[in-house]
Amino acid sequence: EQGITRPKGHKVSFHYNSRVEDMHFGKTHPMKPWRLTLTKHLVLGYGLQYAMDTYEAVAAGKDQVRAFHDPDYVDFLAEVSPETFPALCEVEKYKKHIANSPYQDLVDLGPFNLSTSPGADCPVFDGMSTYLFLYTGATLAATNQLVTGQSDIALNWSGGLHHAHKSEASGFCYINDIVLSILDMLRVYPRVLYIDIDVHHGDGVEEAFQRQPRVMTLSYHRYGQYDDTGHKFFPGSGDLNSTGLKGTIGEHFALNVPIPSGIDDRQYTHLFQSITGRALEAYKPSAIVLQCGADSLGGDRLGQFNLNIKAHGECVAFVKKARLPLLIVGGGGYTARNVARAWCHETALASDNKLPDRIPLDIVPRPEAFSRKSHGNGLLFPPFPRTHPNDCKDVDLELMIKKLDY
Ligand code: ZLS
Ligand code: CA
Ligand code: ZN
Repeated sequence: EQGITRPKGHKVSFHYNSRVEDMHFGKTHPMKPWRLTLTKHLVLGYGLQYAMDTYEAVAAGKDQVRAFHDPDYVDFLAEVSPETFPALCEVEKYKKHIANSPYQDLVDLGPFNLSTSPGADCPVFDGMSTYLFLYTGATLAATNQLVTGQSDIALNWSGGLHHAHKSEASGFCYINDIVLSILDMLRVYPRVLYIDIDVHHGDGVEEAFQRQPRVMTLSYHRYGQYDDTGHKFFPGSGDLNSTGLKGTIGEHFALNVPIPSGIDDRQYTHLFQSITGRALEAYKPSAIVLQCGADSLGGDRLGQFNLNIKAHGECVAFVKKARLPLLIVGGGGYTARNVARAWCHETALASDNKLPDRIPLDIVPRPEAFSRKSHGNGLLFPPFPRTHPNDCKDVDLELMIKKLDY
């Protein structure tokens, strides 16, 4: 083994604060911040910290978050906890923000689509404020490294919360750190390309920039009916024909790749490289933001794709080849041991390192987190057993590539 080395032609920075690890969305909630603990253990276990500059993130300021979000929403997020929630709900200025949500009969919703009910996508939990402003602070610090030319690639695995709206939480996302980052980038870069490989549609980012030709958004996601209950796969938007707000100069600057369940490595890699390659060529971005949601991996608790870690990582490698300032953020990912494997592997890719395909289990404090239930004990790249039938035969992937090439 040759060991970890610093990349030759570029600089990588890693932004993180371990305080995000202690957070719990609730017992049954699929979002588990301790997947970030596992990721950190693998990254440090392999010694990847020696290949990058590592920065401890500080919390974002309220003023920074107001660059996109509604000031009332920001005040609410800064003060909310399970204890303060009932009283805050009675405050006059927040009352006008009770969302008209289709799910209000399912859970008891407060303002901004927030709730203390355990059945909510966006619960109010202990330490929530700390968590939100920290993951946002890490993304903004990473962005600052890029726009000041101090890093070529900047990573924040705790960020990537692409569903948050201006004055509404949605799909486990409260502050849209990606939108805030892109707003900072637009002060320096003429055009930013946003690429989203989370299994869910990056609706919050697309919506924020739907009138903005200086930002092109490109999301790959599961789309359509997902079971016989008649429900659509969350959030239900992002079909092939949504390309930005019609009648504005932002039209044609959103791209969506709606994908049926069960897509495999070969099909996904072909889609990703054809469409992303063409977008790079046609749009000529000055910088790229890549959201690497790991719920597009096979065996994910919420996702329905069949990607292996290698194919997921190839997306990162492909985007890196453009040699543009690159922000890499996390996102979804609900089978924690696989999230950690993928993001550690992608940290290695960003810093031009190659990891052995077997996890030497003595590098992590809790080896059982990886060996137990982990197809083939300790493998960094386990081939995931197919859990969803491949429905991609029902759509013409080539036609999709052609339609998006305008
Ligand atoms: O992209 O599908 C939905 C919405 C509902 C079903 C769930 N109930 C609670 C609300 C109404 C239609 N929500 C999705 C959100 C997925 C967000 C993905 C985020 C990201 O990966 C970026 C970070 C959803 N899918 C699964 C659940 N919610 C879900 C599953 C299990 C539970 C436990 C906690 C809460 C209620 C029981 C919950 C949500
Ligand atoms: Ca996506
Ligand atoms: Zn997701």
